[in-house]
Amino acid sequence: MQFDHVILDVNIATMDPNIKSAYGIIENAALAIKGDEIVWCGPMAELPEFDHLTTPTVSGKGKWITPGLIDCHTHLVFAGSRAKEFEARLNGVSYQEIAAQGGGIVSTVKATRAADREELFVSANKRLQTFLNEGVTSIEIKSGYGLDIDSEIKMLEVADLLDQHHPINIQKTFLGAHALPPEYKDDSDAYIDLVCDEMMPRVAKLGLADAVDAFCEGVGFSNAQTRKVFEKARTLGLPVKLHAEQLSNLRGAELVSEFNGLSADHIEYLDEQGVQAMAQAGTVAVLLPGAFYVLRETQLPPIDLLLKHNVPMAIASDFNPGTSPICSLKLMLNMACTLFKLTPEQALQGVTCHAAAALGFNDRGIIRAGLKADLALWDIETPAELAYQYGVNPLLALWINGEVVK
Ligand code: DI6
Ligand code: FE
Repeated sequence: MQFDHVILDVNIATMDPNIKSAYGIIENAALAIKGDEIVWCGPMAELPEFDHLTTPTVSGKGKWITPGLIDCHTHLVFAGSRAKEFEARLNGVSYQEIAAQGGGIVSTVKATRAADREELFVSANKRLQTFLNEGVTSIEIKSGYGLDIDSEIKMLEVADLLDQHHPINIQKTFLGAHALPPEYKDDSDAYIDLVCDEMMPRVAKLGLADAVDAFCEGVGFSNAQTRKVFEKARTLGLPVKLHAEQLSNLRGAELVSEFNGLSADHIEYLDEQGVQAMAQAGTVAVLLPGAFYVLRETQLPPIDLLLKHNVPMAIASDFNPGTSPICSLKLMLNMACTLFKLTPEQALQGVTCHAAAALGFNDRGIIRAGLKADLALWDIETPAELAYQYGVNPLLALWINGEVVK
């Protein structure tokens, strides 16, 4: 057979649900790539004949391969820092006082509006490289710190440029309904009209969004306002997802499920009725342990109910300057286990196969012939090590679209 690359002598955590062992493990395995696809994967002993002289071959030396990691929820493009706000809060200034002084999300909006494309590109590119260095091959990036037409488009254009210039695959999400911009202070309905009547059609026409998100919360937008956003997204043919039930229960999970949404994210305050709606719609639960940790949240997402109703659970970084300034998906694996009591296998599913589902992909997140060759080779003895240890980077090599990028 003709291959472009062959990887020999590895253990593969395929994460393939059709393989009944834990992690879908194939030990003493090999894997062959052609173009950007995995074309063969299985036990070494069954590897088809190929031309050893002309085919580049690497030995995994008995180490482990997993699918490239997928971060399905980030706010990676922004300007400014909120370190002073972090410090002020720890010195006893309340969140409300900080907001009254122009801090919080609004301070990031101000800095992002003032930044040019190049500045946003350079800072986001560095963050992307940090994710890549820990095995991330696909990532979602939201707008939502522009909150006016030009600035929202600027953020999405930067995400698009990053997609063209950085090896990581990027999915872009329009999050115009993230927070109320200062100029609409007492008229959130008028702002939602702007989002629906002007921003979203422009963004859709420019092809700058793969999906639409909103923040359905007391400090964000109401259930009825979110419905308006989703109705508009539907007419534009864009899939939806939602920041739901993070600080209270506004029945966001049912709403996003009603629109056959990709995912409901955060969901600390989700109840069984919401879980059932998600199960019926096939909406993925996205858990964000970084925000839970930074906010010192005590309400745990209903993991047992999600398991009971077979709702797939993805794990993401929610990387943002306010509530999750943690540029590491790998640390989220550890936090999903220690804070949310997921098993290391469930956590790894959360950043591979289930994260792929949360982005609407069926071509990645699993190692199987016919799927994309996005692969991470790790210097570990067992897959649980990925969630167990933090601070030592075990990534040995990374492939994106069949190309070695590290
Ligand atoms: N939920 C969050 O945790 C972030 N956005 C959201 O909708 C917070 C973003 C920020 O504080 O900048
Ligand atoms: Fe978020």
